[in-house]
Amino acid sequence: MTVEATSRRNTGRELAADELPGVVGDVLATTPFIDIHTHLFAPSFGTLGRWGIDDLLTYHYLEAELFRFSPVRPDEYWALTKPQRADLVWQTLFVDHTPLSEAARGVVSSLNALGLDTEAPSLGCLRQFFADQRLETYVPRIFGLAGVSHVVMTNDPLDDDETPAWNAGVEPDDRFLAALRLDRVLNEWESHYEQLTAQGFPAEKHPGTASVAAVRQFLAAWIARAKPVYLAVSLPDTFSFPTDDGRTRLLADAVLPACREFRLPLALMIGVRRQINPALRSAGDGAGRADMQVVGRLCEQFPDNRFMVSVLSRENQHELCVYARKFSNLLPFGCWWFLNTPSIVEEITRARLELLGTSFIPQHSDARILEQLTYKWRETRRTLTPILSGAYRRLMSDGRAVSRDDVQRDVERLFRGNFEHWTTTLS
Ligand code: RAT
Ligand code: ZN
Repeated sequence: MTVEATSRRNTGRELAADELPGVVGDVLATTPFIDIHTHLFAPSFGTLGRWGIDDLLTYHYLEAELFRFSPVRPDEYWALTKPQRADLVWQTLFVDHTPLSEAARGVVSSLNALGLDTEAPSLGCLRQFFADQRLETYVPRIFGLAGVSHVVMTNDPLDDDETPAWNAGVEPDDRFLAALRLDRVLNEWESHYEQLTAQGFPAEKHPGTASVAAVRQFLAAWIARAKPVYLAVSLPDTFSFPTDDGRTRLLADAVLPACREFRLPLALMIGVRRQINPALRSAGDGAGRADMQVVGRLCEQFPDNRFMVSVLSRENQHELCVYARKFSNLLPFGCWWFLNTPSIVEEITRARLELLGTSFIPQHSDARILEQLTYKWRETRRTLTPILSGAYRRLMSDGRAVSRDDVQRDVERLFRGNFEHWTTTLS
């Protein structure tokens, strides 16, 4: 037996193939994950945080489905109060039809996790349960049910609803990490540059030298204030780089230098076609296939920047993995939005494991409503168990023993360590 083989055996008892699903499931269940992208807010942000049955049912994923089953027109729907909208969604998608879609089943799963009635004829008792909760105890309960230790928020420094909380010196909450979202800066400069000026960073409509300087100062100030773990932007499927547009200038001369200066990764979420049906409001966005050469160019031209990348089109997934094999400053993450269904997560995660080993982050929840953490992470664990077990079974049959310690190390790396390494250790 070689020295290497001896040291490997010492990491724990060899598992038998038929033990794998149980051990993998158990390790996934007992390892607290870091949820690296959500739209949740710490309780200290007050009414920005959303939770409870009315918010669960008016989630935009469900609103899109409502219009497929109900004759209600969008303008009629938006004229209703939030509880009326929730009643309509419940009646249509959960009472009149079987909640088979991922988003609808997610509500069932969330209610079930809390021991609530998943077949209630109306929402009265459910509303009472949520009204009785106190966030001091409820947030830890939900985090515990979801198996997460931390969630990363999406913090837009140009959002008029959010900036007052920061300006008032919102209490930091260790469980809710910040991420600065730059969509308005990088995608909608002309309608937002005046907000930078109003915040004390004189910017111009033309994203030239003065505007670049303003964005640099703006980012430095917000990084000091929010202490983000990364900067982020969502980008259209038509995203290109370099071009002669303002986005290229602001990205290359302001955002990427700020990331280098403050040693923060930039998360690129590529492939969204915003508002293809504006009548549906938040539910009106679509997806499109992007040009992945752009990702390769960014990684190559900015080797001192680190890029976390999620792509919304199923067709882009394989190419993303191939680019990650070429550029170690590229970290694929998550099965984003329309990809977060068991069949597609399974396909993408298998391919990533096969091409990248454990050097990627399999999932984020994208939760907007607190209780969604429970169903989204339950589903991820359920989908991952056979995928990881299958990968270990193949490895075993090819001649390498696997122990519980190996599984633990891999799961920690996938759902915590890769992110910590990119956002903390290297910062
Ligand atoms: O998944 C979602 O909830 C989308 O509406 C988007 O928020 C997307 O995740 C994003 O971050 O842009
Ligand atoms: Zn999101």
